[in-house]
Amino acid sequence: MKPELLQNKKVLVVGLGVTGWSVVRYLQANNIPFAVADEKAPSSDEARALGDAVLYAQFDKTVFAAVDVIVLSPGVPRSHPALSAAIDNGVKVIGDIELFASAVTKPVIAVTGSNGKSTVVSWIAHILAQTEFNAVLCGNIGQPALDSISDVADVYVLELSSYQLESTESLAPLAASVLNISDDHMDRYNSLDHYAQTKRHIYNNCEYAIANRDDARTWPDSNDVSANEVTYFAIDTNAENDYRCIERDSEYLLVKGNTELLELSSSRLPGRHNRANALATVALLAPLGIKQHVLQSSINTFAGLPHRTELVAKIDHVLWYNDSKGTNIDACEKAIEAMPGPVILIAGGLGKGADFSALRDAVSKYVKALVLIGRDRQLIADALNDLASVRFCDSMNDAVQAANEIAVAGDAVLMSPACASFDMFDNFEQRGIRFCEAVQELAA
Ligand code: UMA
Repeated sequence: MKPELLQNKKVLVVGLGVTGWSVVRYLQANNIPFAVADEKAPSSDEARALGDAVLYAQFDKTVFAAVDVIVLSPGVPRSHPALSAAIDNGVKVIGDIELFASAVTKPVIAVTGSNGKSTVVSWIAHILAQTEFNAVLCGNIGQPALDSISDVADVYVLELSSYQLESTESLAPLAASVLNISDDHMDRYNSLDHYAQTKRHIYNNCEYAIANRDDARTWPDSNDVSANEVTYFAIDTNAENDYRCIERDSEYLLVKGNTELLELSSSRLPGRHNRANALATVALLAPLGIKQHVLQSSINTFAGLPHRTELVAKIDHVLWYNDSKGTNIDACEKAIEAMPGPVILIAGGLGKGADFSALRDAVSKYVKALVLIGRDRQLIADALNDLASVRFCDSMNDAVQAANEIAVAGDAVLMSPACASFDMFDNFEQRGIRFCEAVQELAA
């Protein structure tokens, strides 16, 4: 939808968070009148920034049904009764990415998936920073896409959530990928298939679809792709002409079919999941034709993102990893499997009703000791205490001290809680920072 198509239309911006404000700035810059609805009261500065726009403090069916176009924030479900009423009344409901799609004139590399999407878009941006391409990283990673639309860019690297994809129709990426699908956001979708189908909207109108051969829910089908070409990456499956990873001399080689592409060092971003991320990164970059030597010189210098299997210290031949973003069982399991030596696992927090016995296989194979914190530590112990020794601790500092007492040369101490952090910390970032501080004290 071109901004001019919003002209002479009644436009309502729903949600005034990070996305909503980027939409407001965009509409103001394009002289498009609008109203706003948010259930949270704005600050006086925010009210001033809205100018003469009408602000509705409630999601009112009558108000919503009386406009022509709603620009919806991703965190507001389309199933909200006021939205349903509007949709039934013929109101067009779009998101910020639809406006971005209508305005963008440069190629877009678009990435979604349950895990790894921030890592992949950041890895792509890191590599492009070593090339002649001026890349702009935006979207669900925290920098709203519309705020980047007037940046000087040769290519946009766009992280997309399923929420954003629900309200996006005409984005036409040069390359697009659904990296993987696992249980997430099930409060918003009827089923895992429904969630996956929403994510696969990313393939609509794309030129090159990049799918995960090992995860059938990421595969484009005739309903959701008009891609010229579908390419696969794979860790488990050995299929012809896919992007794959071969182990050689304790390091890894990225190949496409029988062609050797790059050497990948796994020391900074360990684990199979990061090798899959590397393959997706290289496959998504292929349409830009980046020179081989530039790819090779930059792929291994990406340090990864904080709080994701992040190597933070090596003390007396013990490696210390911060995986505070490991807030669910799937992420914790992948992090355990990625460790280079026997694991002392610091875990616990708010378990969100998860069944911790799902960790039994990984714990029995790789974990020698569990150091448990947080509200649901007893639940974790009950599920796993026959497989590894258990210590309970009351703070992150105590947990790090306890892990240090247990660890011997060659071990890896991994803080990957498999839980939310809110019982002890403001968020997962604060939990990770506390862990790093406690580890640094050991090193001092
Ligand atoms: N609001 C209401 N009523 C509601 C729900 C929300 O009034 O029923 C209002 C809130 O008062 C608030 C605003 O809506 O003012 C919040 O909007 P939002 O939840 O859409 O969040 P934003 O601040 O716009 O941030 C969003 C993404 N958040 C979500 O999708 C939940 C951010 O992703 C993203 O970085 C940002 O847009 C820019 O693109 C975060 C996220 O957690 C990182 N994403 C989820 C994920 O990755 O799993 C999807």
